[in-house]
Amino acid sequence: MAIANDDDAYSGLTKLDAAPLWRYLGDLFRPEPKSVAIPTIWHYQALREYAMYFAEHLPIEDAQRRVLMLVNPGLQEPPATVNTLYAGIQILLPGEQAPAHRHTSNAFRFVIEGSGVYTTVDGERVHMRPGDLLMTAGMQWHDHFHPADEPMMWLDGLDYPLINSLEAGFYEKFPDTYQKSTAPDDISTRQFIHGRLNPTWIPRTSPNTPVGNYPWSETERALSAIGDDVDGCEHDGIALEYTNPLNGGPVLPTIGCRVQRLKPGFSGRPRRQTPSVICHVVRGHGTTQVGETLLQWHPNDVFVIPGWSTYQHKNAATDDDAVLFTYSNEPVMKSLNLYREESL
Ligand code: GTQ
Repeated sequence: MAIANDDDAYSGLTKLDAAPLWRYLGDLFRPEPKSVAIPTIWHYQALREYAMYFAEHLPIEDAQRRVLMLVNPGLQEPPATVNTLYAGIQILLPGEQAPAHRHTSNAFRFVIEGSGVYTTVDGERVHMRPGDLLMTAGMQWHDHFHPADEPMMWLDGLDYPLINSLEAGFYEKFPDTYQKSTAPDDISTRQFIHGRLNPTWIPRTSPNTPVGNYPWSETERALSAIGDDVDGCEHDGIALEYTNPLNGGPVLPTIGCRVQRLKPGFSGRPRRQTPSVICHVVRGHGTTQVGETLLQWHPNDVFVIPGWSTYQHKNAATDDDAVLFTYSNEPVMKSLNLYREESL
């Protein structure tokens, strides 16, 4: 059968599951990245009311994990917060237990309010206090138990958007509902607490940090030891990276975590970078200009800086610190030789 004209040629090609590259070239090979994620902020005070509502009306047994997902308006199906990362607000009530499971997605928790919960990670109970960063690397069994007496809320960070797009997602339920304690409580936190004295008996073969919890008390101590006499990074202020003590690298191969102190009156120099960043406000008030959008943030809010968007952080107060906890896909960008940044 002869091809009579262009219309025939284009429609015939489609039927053969083929396409003319010249019609796609400009979209597939752009001069620079254009994130589909939209600069967005989620205000904690508004979300908290819904977390409390579902805590009252939805039994944990029905939910497994009672989590409000922070869904970027540009990334609704499947839902994600930025291109490769997700953020959720999880709430657990006194007496509740979230059943044990594991998955190839890497996860961490950053505690917002309440205390007393422990998460059991591969048989070790790891206790959670506000500001603590707790790690659950891919394929570690984890369940959460709340024996204390006030609701507890934390931020979950996961890389499932990346893992699923790589078609590497596996998930399993634990044989029992919950894990038993099979290791000394908090040992993976205690044995690394100095930061530079490493236990010699821990194997160095994992790409994940061996630290279970980076406690807020230590984070605070690090920030106050640095004090006021350095300026830090001109874009991100006194920005400290949570590291794997065994190799100095990021905590997870797919997620890098930081804490950033913006000194009173801080106004960062604008820049853009290929990694996408999710920011959680630990304390203080300020603004972040992301592209054309001005985001005004308050304690416990979450906002995003999509990759290659120009951003500028400002601490609105002249007499108080602002502190952000941030996580990004910088380790992925760096390991694939895709990291770029530009100061503006
Ligand atoms: O706490 O195990 O927000 O497995 C998403 C998936 C939390 C968790 C999330 C999870 C968890």
